[in-house]
Amino acid sequence: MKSLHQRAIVYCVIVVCGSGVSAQPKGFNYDESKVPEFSLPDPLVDASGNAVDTAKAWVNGRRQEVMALFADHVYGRIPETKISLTSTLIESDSKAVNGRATRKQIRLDLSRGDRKVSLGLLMYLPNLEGRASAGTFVGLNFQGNHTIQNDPRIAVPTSWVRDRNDGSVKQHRATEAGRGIASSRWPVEKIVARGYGLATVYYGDIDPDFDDGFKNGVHQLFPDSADGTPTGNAWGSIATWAWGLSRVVDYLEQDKDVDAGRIILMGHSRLGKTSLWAGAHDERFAVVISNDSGCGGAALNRRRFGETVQRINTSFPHWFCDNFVKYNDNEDELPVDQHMLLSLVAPRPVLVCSAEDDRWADPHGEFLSARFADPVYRLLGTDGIAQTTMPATNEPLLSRIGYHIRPGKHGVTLQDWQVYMDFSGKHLPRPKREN
Ligand code: GTR
Repeated sequence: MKSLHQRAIVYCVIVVCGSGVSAQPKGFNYDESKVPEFSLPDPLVDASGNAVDTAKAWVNGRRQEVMALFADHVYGRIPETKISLTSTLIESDSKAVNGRATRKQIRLDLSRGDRKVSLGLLMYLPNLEGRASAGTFVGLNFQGNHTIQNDPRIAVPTSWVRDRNDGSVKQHRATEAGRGIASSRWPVEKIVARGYGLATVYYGDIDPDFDDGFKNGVHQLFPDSADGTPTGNAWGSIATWAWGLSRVVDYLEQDKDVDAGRIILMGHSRLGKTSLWAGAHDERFAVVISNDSGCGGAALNRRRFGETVQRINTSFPHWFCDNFVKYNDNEDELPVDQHMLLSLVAPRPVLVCSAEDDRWADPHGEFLSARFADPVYRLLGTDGIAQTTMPATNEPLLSRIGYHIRPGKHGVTLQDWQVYMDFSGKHLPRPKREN
């Protein structure tokens, strides 16, 4: 480990991980033997070439430097302007989930001057009867709060939704037909049975997921940075969704039914990329979980395995800042790689989850990020990752940097949730109240 503090990491792997290849666009590399040799920037060497060898030097110096590098070259800067937040309880039912939970729907009004944007927050909090909450999962959903459970009382979003051909969206508006269509990804009953709560918001309420020149969603609150031509390090959608997650925490801190010291952030795919950047920014997330986050998330860019920087910037030009385009087919020039993003979560627990057939997201590259974040965790006096080789499928590493790979494809399963809950249960501080 010591040598990692002193020199750039040179790493070339010839490992075959996983076998099935499905839903993998053609023309990209899925062959470990073709991963180029590369040299990773060392999180523990600062911009002047000095070793960062004390916790203080990381916390007070290098960490800010790395935050700024990700903001300026990858995700864009999140505005620091304060906005005001008010909450209105729209609906609640203390007998939800067969009496095991209280469902609450809350409108969060974010305003600045005479501009206002509203987010719909859906919560399930276990009816604990004197027991302490195990923690509250916070996660954005892809298609609307009404899709996570088939329940006519859940509000359907009114904001823009990506069109689908199953009747659940018409002309970019969600319909009743979408109720419960994403429920397999949100096993509410199992979550509350283990004493956890859940808080979710439709990500399109924060920023609709299409390239409109940064004018809609919460960008309306920042007309100064939304002139239609974001350049350089102006925030992209991932940073915007991350900002929205912090506003949800602003609310949760005021909700007496939530233990704000036990908030667990979970995100899948583009929202897994988002959870890592949000978790880096906001230390109120006590545990940070990325599921199948791939390129721009946990996977190392320099491996160019599966999705590449060029491809993601071409398919989703609004996700990152404009400066990220400079690294299209030019990954070695990036001043960071994604192991440094995981390092920014330190010393808090971080869990990276992959799926064997999700080779587009490069499971092995996701594991390597976790592995190379380890020196920062150790510098901060915690255990990092329990092993330096990729664990076998279905054998989760629940060390402070956790990693899990399951069989199957890109998605969120009950098995994934069980690992999230095992990991959170192991690492969260003891609850405030015990029976
Ligand atoms: C894919 C994209 C991935 C991932 C995924 C998702 O098309 O290439 O990076 O983010 O979308 O978010 O569903």
